[in-house]
Amino acid sequence: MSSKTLPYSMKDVQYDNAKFRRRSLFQVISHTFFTKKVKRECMACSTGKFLALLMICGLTYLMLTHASPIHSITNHVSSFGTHKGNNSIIYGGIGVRRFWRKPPRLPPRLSPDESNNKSIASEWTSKQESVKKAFIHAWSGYKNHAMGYDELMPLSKRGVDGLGGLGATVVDALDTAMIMGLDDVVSEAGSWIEQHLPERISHKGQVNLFETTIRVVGGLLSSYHLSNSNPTNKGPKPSVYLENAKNLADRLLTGFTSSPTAIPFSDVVLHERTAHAAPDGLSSTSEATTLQLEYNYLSFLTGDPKYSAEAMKVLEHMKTLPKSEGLVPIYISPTSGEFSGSNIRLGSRGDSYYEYLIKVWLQQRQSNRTYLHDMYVEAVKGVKRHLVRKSKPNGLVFVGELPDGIDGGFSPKMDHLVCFLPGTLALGATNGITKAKAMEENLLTFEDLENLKLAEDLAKTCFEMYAVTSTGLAPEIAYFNSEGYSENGLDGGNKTSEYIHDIVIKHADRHNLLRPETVESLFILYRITEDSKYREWGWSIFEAFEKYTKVESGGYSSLDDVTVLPPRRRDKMETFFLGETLKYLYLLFSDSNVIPLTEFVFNTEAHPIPIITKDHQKE
Ligand code: DMJ
Repeated sequence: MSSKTLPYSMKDVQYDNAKFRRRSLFQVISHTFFTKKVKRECMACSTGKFLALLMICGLTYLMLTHASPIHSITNHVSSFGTHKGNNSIIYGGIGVRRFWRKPPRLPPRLSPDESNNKSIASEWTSKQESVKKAFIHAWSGYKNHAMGYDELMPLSKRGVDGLGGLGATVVDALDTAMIMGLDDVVSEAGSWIEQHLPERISHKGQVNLFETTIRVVGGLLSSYHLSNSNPTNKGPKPSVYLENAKNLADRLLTGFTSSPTAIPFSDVVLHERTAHAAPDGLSSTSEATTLQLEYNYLSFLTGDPKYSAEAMKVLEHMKTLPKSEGLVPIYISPTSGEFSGSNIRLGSRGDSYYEYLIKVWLQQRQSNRTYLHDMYVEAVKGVKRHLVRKSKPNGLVFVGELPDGIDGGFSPKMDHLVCFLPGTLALGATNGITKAKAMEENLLTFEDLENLKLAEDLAKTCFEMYAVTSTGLAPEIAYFNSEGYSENGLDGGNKTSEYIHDIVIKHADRHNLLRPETVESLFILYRITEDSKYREWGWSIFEAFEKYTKVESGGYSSLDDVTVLPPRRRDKMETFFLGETLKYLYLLFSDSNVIPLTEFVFNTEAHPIPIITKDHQKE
């Protein structure tokens, strides 16, 4: 697809990437010399021609007799690498072979200043400690007032079972505690799982297949992996987590096996081992298509292919359905296997369909499931062509909706949930390696670069959705003043924001549920671009959570309205605040070798699942 469909010029993309591209000395000279203006003026007279010839001869002589700094660096690096002693790199002169060879593309180098670097590192380490303290505060509120319930009601200081009663917060929070090295929490949560979860799994009633898979099965699997690879693990034997994941999955599998099509029923009754459709008979497209990372990994660990087989049938079926340039309606029927309605959006009920296309492909790369990558590429093209627009007056790039399909009208509505997209686009562009490395190894296509640029623009928009409010916290939904749409007097309250007239926040959409999507994308974009502005943005979001959502007696609370001060609180701490939001913030401030993006994919609930490679031994 051409960049014409994007609301900004490809010049931006090329400019951005030219900054990372190292040119050879030869390219620099020839480019300068043949710049139109110089060429016109010099070549117009014979003295000019003579001087030009003289300059070329002089510079060629210099190149043949002096090593460039790039070659010196390469030589130095190679003495620590596998190419040690490469004779073609010679001090004081270079061979003709090397003269023609392109020097490697290296990221921009900062002048070495170790003490400065150290103080920057310790600044982020101390911010990371603050996130860890926030997690401890959230956990202690839950432990003291709601242990064993799904969620904490921090104002009422009690628990509530909103997710079927499997102690969802315990399981969702556990791998975050492992990553943070919080042994006490690991041991408390681990013991609860060992003592109570088996009984809950066999006796509890109705649960939602998607929510239970991403939070509970996903949490158990990543806890299994992390504890299994930690010799000082403080919880129960790692096998406890795997056994619980398997027992739960055996019951959840009914959701797939009792459906007449490849699309699973959304609700499962655990103690009966039965399943049924939601009251309206439909499943959310995102829910049916966001189960595969978990069941693929479970099949890998148990050696039983049934979990993966059922879950992958869904995506294989999705491949066969007619789509609108890769975009899909948000409802699907488990009875007919067909889409229902034509509402297209990347917010609720649509979001993680797009996320799992690329993540399942990454997880299963060795098995060559190229159809998933193809579906992802086509969907991103569809997003760029039909959903991406720019706001007025200040040009924020946003993703809107098509309530009546691609032939219907455009709505400039963007759920906070859509803020997963910048991270997913960045991951899809480089497959988890840094942009600098991908550029150096010439791995990025024009489209990857375009997607990366879009990811950065959208991440800015998601951040501005926070910065535009009085609390510094984003609403659940924002609208954007844009071509054909304008609304006044519904701003976020922060009069100093440059985007106060671009972003419209309707009264019904002003709540904040402590959601993770923006900090998730900031984390992935920081890992990939290494641009510290993403850490700074993450820090200001964290500070706003601290200021307005922290509850003295323990825990954090969702808010009713982010545009007023002080904001009213909602009395609910969602499990994903511990499972996702605080985990992504912690990882945003950590070294890139902690849960590297090249070795793990995060499920949609932020549980890291190892990428299965050919030489992966069964754990
Ligand atoms: C989480 O449960 C998951 O991230 C899901 O994909 C979307 N909604 C919530 C968090 O906002």
